[in-house]
Amino acid sequence: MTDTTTQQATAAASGAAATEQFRGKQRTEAAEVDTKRVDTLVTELLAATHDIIRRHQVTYAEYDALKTWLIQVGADGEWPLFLDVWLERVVEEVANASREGSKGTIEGPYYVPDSPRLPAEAALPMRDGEGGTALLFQGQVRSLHGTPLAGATVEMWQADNDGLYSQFAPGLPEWNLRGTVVVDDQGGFRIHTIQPAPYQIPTDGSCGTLIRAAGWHAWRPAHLHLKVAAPGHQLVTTQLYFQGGAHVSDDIATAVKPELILDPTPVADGTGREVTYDFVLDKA
Ligand code: MBD
Ligand code: FE
Repeated sequence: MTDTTTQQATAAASGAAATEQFRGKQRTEAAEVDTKRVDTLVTELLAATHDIIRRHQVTYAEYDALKTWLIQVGADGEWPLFLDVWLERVVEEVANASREGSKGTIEGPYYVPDSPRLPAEAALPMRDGEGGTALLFQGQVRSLHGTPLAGATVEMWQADNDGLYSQFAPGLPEWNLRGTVVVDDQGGFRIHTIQPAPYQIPTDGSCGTLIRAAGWHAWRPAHLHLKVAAPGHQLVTTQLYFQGGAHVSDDIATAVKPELILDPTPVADGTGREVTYDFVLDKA
């Protein structure tokens, strides 16, 4: 590796970081293998694929193109990206179907736990002169009954104005635009950050190859990632988007929901924009 400040952000580098991050994470307790369940799910997945091959008369050339591509996804470390862009939203839909409080959406491949803890009013860690319009993101965390949740944390992560996530692209400070805000005794928070730009997933790896081959685009709308937690309540993993922004209605990851669209207003002193968004957490 050469000087990190001059390295290019590549699909393979961010893929390797995302793979390493996923291996270190336990979203849920590791379940014992349920043979019956594996049998059912894999048999049905294969049967659906067999059906597609028959209906579309898939050729050996296409079969070999698929094999080549699947091998390359692994070599690029792009399984986390591929799965989170094209499958995770349905897993999230099933997991949170009965939730009454704030809507969640996909986590994506670029979460890193244990970001710096910050007080209820704080700026996310950022560089001097960090690019992008200043954004004040404020609100309150409450229970379904409207009780302020004083013990809550609002964890945020986001891309910078160039669409780069710290720890997944070279040259950024370790915790740039990542933080865990501890709310005040009224469940309130005021987070100073920048409004992110629309985000293009890496196109120089196998996900890019697929996107070009299928004639798709590679864009996600500008978004803030959040995890909001409070003792005795269900963790909400979500994202927030911006009204009128590019790709809000054609997100490559299909992760936008109407409840998740912010419409910030200009701050009176002309220093940026602000928006209020409250979180409501279901009981655990
Ligand atoms: C992202 O930033 C993201 O949020 C998702 C879901 C997939 C790829 C990149
Ligand atoms: Fe993202």
